[in-house]
Amino acid sequence: MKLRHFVTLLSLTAIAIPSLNAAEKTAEAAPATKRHALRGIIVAIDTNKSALRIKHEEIPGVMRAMTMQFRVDEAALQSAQVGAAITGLMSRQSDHWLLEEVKITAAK
Ligand SMILES: [Cu+2]
Repeated sequence: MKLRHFVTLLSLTAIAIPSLNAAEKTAEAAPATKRHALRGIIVAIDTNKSALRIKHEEIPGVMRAMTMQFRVDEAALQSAQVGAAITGLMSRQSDHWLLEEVKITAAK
């Protein structure tokens, strides 16, 4: 009886270890895009590029305070006003920076 339990335990371990490794490899192959909370002021609106130029605060460990351009969705573009304070979630895309969940925290 004891030996049988031991054999069962061994076979469960043998199944569990390879599946853990597979999960780790999948995570490495397709890392989720990291999004960072951002706070800033809209300094320009570029409708043609669906982008906002934003003077943002430092994002500790990620980026110093600076003014830079972010691609945004249509709703954010339409509600944007130069001078408005905003928050959003920024992420690096293949060839641009994206700002999602843009919220105006203080209108111009
Ligand atoms: Cu920046």
